[in-house]
Amino acid sequence: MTAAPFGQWMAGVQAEVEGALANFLPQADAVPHKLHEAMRYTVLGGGKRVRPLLVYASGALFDADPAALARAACALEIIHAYSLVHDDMPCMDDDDLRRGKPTVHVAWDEATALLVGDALQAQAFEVLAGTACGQGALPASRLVDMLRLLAGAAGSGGMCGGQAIDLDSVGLSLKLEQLERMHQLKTGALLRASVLLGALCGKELTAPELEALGAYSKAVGLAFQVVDDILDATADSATLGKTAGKDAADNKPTYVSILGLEQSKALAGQLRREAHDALASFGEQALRLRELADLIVQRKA
Ligand code: GRG
Repeated sequence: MTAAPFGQWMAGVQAEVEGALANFLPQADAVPHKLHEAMRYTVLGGGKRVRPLLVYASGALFDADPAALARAACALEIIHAYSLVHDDMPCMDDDDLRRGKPTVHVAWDEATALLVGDALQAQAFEVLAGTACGQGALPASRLVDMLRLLAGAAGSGGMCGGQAIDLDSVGLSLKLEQLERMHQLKTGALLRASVLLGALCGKELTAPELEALGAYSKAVGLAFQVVDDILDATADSATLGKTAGKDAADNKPTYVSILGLEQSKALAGQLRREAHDALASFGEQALRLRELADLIVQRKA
C-alpha cells in the first residue's frame, strides 16, 4: 500500500493530538477557572507538535497501540508546553511572544505562569500513567520504564539541567562540545524521549533497534537546535511567532555565533544525513522518521 503524503499524515496526527490534548486537560469551567483557562491557552491551538509527531512516527515501527501513542504524545507536548511558559518568564528569557500570542505571564501574571508550568508538569505524568488502564493498556513494568524515561528527560539530567547550563552560559564563550552538551540536555533529551516513548508503546525492542533510535534521536536533536539558532539569526518575529534575534541580543552562545551561518547550515545538512543513516536497518518502515528529520532541518519557523 502506498503511504499517504507526508503533509496529510502530519495534519492527521496534529488533529488527533489536538483533540486528545483538549480532552486530557482540565476543562476551563472547572475550579480554579483562571489556572485551567491559562493551561488550555498554553497547550491548545499552537506549535508544530514536533514531539508528538516523533512519538507517532516511531510508534509506527513497532505496531504501537493508538491509545497509548496518544497519551505518550500528549504527555510530551504538555511537558514541552510547560517548559516554554517557564522559559518565557522574566526570571529566565523574559519574552512576551510565544506561538504568535502573548506569553502567559503577560496575558495573566507571573504567579499564574509559574502555576501553569507546575500544574502542566504534573498533568503530563497523570496522562502518561493513564496508559495503565483501559484501551491500549500497557504492562505495568513497561509503563514504569516510560514514566522513568520521561522524568529523566524532563529533570536535572535532561531539559532542566540543560536550561540551568544555558542560563549560566550567558556572556561566556563556550566551546562547540560544551554547546552541544547543553543542547543535548535542553532540547535533545525531550526529542529522544519522544522517539523512545513512541517505540515503547509497541512490541518489544531489540538492543540494535534501541541503539539505532538513539543515534537517530541524537542527530535530530542537535539538528533541531542548529536550525533553531539559524532561524533566530535569520527569520523575523512574525514568521517565528516568537521574538527573533534574541540569542544575539542576550549575548548567548549559539551555533551561528561559534561556527558562522554557512557552517551552521552545512552542519544541519550533515546531521540530517546522520539521522537518515541511523534508520537504514528499518528500511521503508521508517519513512515518517526520515521525513521528520527532513522537516526539522528544512523548517522555516
Ligand atoms: C524552563 C525547565 C525549562 C526549560 C526550558 C525548551 C526550553 C527549555 C526552552 C525554550 C527556549 C528555546 C527557544 C529553546 C530552543 C529549542 C526549542 C525547544 C524551541 C521551541 O520548540 P518548538 O520549535 O516550539 O518545537 P513549538 O512552539 O513549535 O512547539
